Amino acid sequence: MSHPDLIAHVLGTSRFVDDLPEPAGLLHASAVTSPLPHARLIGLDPAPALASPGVVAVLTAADIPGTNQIGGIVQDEELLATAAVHFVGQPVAVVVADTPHRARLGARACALELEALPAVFDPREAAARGDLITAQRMLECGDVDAAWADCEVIVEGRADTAGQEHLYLETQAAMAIPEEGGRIRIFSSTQAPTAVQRIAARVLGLPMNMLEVEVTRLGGAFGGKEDQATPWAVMAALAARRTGRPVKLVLSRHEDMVCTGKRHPYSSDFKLGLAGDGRIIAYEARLWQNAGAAADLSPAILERSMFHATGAYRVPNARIHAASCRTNLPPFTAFRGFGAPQAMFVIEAAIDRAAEVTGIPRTVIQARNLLDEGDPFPYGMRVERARARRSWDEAVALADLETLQREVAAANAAEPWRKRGVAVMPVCFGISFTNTTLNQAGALVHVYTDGSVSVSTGAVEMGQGVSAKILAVASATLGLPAERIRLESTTTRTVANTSPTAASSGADMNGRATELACRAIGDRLLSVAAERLDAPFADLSIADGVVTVAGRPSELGWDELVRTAYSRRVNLSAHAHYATPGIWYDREAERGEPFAYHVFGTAVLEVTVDCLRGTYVVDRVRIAHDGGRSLAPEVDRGQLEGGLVQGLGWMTMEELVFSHGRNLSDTLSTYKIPDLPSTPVIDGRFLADADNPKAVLRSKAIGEPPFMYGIGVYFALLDALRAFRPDRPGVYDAPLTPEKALLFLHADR
Ligand code: LUZ
Ligand code: MOS
Repeated sequence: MSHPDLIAHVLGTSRFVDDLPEPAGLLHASAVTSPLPHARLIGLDPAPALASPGVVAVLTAADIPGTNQIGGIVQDEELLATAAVHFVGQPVAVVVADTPHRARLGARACALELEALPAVFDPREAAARGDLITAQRMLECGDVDAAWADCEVIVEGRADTAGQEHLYLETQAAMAIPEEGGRIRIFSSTQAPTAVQRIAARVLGLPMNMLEVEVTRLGGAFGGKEDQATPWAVMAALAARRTGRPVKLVLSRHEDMVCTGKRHPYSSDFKLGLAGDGRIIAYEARLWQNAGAAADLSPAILERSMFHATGAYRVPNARIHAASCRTNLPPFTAFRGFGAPQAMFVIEAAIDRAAEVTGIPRTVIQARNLLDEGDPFPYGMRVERARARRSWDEAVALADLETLQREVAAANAAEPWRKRGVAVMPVCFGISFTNTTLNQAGALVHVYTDGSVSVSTGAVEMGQGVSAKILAVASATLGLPAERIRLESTTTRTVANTSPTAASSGADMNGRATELACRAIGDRLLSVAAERLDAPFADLSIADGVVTVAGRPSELGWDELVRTAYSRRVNLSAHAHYATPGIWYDREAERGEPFAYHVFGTAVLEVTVDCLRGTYVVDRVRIAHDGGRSLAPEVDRGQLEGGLVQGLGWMTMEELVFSHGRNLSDTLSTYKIPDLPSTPVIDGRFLADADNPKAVLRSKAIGEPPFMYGIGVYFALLDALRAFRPDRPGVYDAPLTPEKALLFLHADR
């Protein structure tokens, strides 16, 4: 099944929020934002804005009828700042005007009176001052203190990763339309329609049933619209409520890059102890998460960092300290991988350092410690259906690693200024929201009397292809070609109380709910068929739109069956709810089984560095990935390749630079993302016979895990750099830009 949006995207007929037909009387909103990273807010004079052409209203916190609070996990974030501002780009007021341009001019005319306060940007410094978002956490297994004595080698070091801009193609966008009786309908570019509904209700002081939030599709999200689509949608709703007119708010690229959160930068310390043969005995890490100015999703992201701190490895004694540190930067937020990539980079750095110190090759240490069946994770859960070693072996065989390493060594010996490097990156990623409550989804299925079918779920299509997968599930379950089925837009009116489409679990959970709803209708239809055909219910099924008896097609087709069922007053609609079974987590004990299952895979990555210039190319990546039994193989391949490329962008070229809290990399000329020339040759293979009893139709989640293959590029680059400078110890400070590579090669001489 290919992506259902394919043709519409190519033709340009697919609609995003900013493409919706504009209702009569539409106004446009623009936020007045803080120019300082931390300041006391003394006053705001709306007069110049109100005098600006086309401006209809200037709204501040005083205009909020409900509660000026948009925080989810921690209630620490105002929609519109009152006493103080805490980051550059923080919204203080909303200017509403007749055109987007005039709204922006009005916002610029607003006079903010600010008194600068001292600001903190470094997470370690914030932690030293005790400025934490939530209490520090510690996940521990085995006896770390005692285990050091058993280690033959102990290495220590520091590893840092910078943030990452989501750069979804569609910027944050919303349109709010006042309806009869004070109801407000919001179109939002959100991954979390229910969150927008809940927070809009809180801010407007309305019950949730007075708000409907609808999403047709997003032009990418990557986590950036899990929490951070909300404020813009709520501002549009507030403006609609206050003016009584429809209001649209669409961020420009520049506004989006300045005002919205990104991937969290982390700074970490590691200590790794090994036996003489490279077996890992003990690991201790301290993760300092730069949370920015508000909690947003940071505590949940920190939790996933802890769970993934030991990567794809068996670590019998581990202690992971984790702190979420408040700084004066935009609140950092969800981004594909959700804290796991940052933590995995740290253990990969520790293994790299251990390889350097012991002389045991990196790949040997990695392979020796891969997770096997039954191994415990530090949070207590045990590995089931382990595919770490299998994916490792398949990727290594695909790349013929030994021969490759020999060739690379020979080439490096022959070429003084061009060095090649190789690395292997195994990934193990837990599937489920770590917050157990969020692991639920719903679906609503209608069969109409002409036999056509409509499916609604809580899943948001953001280009990731969840709609293809849900259609595949509905088609397989009903036994009806996908052309007869329409997937509806996602709205809080059809499926309520939804979790964000996130955590790679959109298809897993909403697909399962779809399966349950389709099965309920299918069973009712088969009861009708049993009567019509005078055949036992158990012998009947539907395939390709025809009822089969003991596997053989009957003369009863889908359309006639539906008509018959309707005339016999059989319910042709079903709603179903799915809650992932068997998962739990106890935060007091830091123990549990937070994940339904894990995704495994391994990448072998090759690079070439120009050691005169520090520039490099990622030549080739081979991947053996555990994709389960795919619901949509083309979609999964897209996710595999796209995830890898996004991950290598984070590791190499995407350089987020702040100067005194101001984002200097706030345009596409100063922030570089991977393009086609920077994309390697990718040979991605899915493990054969790798089905998964824990997800819908034995599939596996795909969205996030491939991102982390990109981490391998960092270590392949280090491998190449060391071929030129075998005397220099590795540095672990991503992204490893060409500038940093050049400094590594030449700065000290
Ligand atoms: N969002 C969330 C996520 O709220 N909880 C999670 O565990 C998660 N994991 C990955 C991506 N988004
Ligand atoms: Mo998330 S990082 O929105 O899956």
